[in-house]
Amino acid sequence: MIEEKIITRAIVTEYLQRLERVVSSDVVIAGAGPSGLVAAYFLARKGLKVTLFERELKLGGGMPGGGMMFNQIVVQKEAKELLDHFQIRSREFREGYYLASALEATAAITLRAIQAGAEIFNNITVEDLKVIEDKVCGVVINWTPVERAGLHIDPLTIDARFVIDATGHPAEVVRKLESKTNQKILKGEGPMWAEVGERLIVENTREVYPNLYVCGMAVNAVFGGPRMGPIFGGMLLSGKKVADLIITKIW
Ligand code: 48F
Repeated sequence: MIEEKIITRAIVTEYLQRLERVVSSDVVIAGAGPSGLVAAYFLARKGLKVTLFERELKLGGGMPGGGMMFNQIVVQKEAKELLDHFQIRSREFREGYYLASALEATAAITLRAIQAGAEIFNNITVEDLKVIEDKVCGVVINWTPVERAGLHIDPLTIDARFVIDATGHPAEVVRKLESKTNQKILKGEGPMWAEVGERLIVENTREVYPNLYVCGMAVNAVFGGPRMGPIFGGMLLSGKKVADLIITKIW
């Protein structure tokens, strides 16, 4: 016999317990694109309490779409080691250009992040930050359907020692901070130039305001670096770098 009420109880109880556990997190990440997922994995692997909120139903951000929906990604040699680390199969297409399945890459990194202990909540949007005495100390969240329907429903707050903006091109979290604190932080991303974009994204991955870090495409949006299209090595390396920076700061 299968009882629907038991299924409902199981789902509701477990979800609420998970949400309750993350109310005070070590690190909150906004956005489950490649950079946010990689950061989540490396931070969770260190034993930190990592919570990732993703606005959409699906995870992976721009990665599953590959280039113009051709669901392949290209990764340069500097990041090949990360493909191997996540057990993503790849082949060298031309010297230094590694080709992988966008779906395999998305699935593999997502799986490893979850299995490392990162708590991922999809369908939840980070709509604001908690800032006390000029330090970020948490995020303000709401259900994405509430945001989309424009319902007047107050959000909830999650405390965090560190917050990572991994929201991609819009750099939404930094943008929100800018609007609330009246400071100019965002330069806006430049036109396509893959080589420079890939380099700058890693170089500029850092803390941009006390306890607020950026990784992935949000980095180039903040620092005025160019976009780079469907080459993903910089995203993976940036996710790893932001995790390393936070780990170094904590220990
Ligand atoms: O855009 P996205 O994939 O970010 P990324 O990790 O990677 C960029 C590449 O996909 C691609 C590229 C490669 O060369 O340029 O664009 O920097 O993923 C960002 C994720 O953040 C979610 C969004 O739905 C997406 O899945 N997101 C955006 N704003 C919010 C958010 C928000 N306010 N709260 C929660 N999630």
